[in-house]
Amino acid sequence: MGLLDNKRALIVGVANNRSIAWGIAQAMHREGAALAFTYQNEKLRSRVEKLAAEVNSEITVPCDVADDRQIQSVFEHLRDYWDGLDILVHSVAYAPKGQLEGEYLKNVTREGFLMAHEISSYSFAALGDAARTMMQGRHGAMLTLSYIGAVRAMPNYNVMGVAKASLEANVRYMAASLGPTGIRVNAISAGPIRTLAASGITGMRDFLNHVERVSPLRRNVTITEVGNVASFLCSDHASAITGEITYVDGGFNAIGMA
Ligand code: NAD
Ligand code: IMJ
Repeated sequence: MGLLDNKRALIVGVANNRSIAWGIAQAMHREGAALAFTYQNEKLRSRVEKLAAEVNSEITVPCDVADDRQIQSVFEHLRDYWDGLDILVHSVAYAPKGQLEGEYLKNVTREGFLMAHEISSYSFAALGDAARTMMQGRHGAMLTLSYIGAVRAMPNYNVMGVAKASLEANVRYMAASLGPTGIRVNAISAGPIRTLAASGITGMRDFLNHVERVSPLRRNVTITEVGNVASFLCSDHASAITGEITYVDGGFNAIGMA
């Protein structure tokens, strides 16, 4: 008996086998869910298809979340395979590279600010709205990924932190919108993990070393550990949890001074 037997999940945000979305997909597969995936563009298509096959999924659909038509067509596609959807995982973030370094106020631009918010926060609401019809009446759950930079000013995270604050507020407003239809909406705030989105970031090694030195568990977290919590939050065991941000960070957020 798996936590997610008979559930169907759409996973948005797999780029490669280090992606947090991939850790979530593996955990959800292990817990008995049937999976479908989107990929951002043609460059990522074959990689996502191969990974999908590893978890017995042959449903892969293109979706650049900047494009409303692509968001709509994901669910038109999905309806060819499934008559309903139980779980939506949103594991997407983007800001132009130059925004993620140096002093916030010196580097933030109108364009960078709008892009970060559109791709990293608005897209969750857009996908949530497009998914809601298929998720109606079946105890559905939506999940997104945040970072502590939403609530503390972290070096270099800059406008992404502002966008994550928006994403976390989005979780609460979406939970209020969709709660009456039985759909829950939550986020996991994960500790730093070496993924594509964390590569080439100034000072990433220092962030990882710092967590290892000062977090209560004295180590970093893995995509498997994030996946396990994601599976719980999207399972019926979490039926009374909605609008919540759950930290999966080895306790880093809980301490003031090590
Ligand atoms: P990743 O690079 O593997 O995943 C990011 C995904 O976003 C990729 O699959 C990429 O294709 C997708 N994406 C970007 N722009 C898109 C667009 N326009 N349309 C569709 N997809 C788009 O990196 P990750 O670390 O797994 O990131 C996943 C989520 O986890 C992000 O929201 C990130 O902010 C969050 N997060 C990451 C960390 C970390 O340290 N890696 C920590 C906390 C939270
Ligand atoms: C990203 C930037 C600065 C500091 C950072 C990060 N720390 C962590 C991240 C400390 C953990 C990774 N993270 C939590 C993210 O949300 C990353 C988002 C991201 C990454 C890139 C890199 C490539 C690019 N644009 C990006 N947009 C968003 O061009």
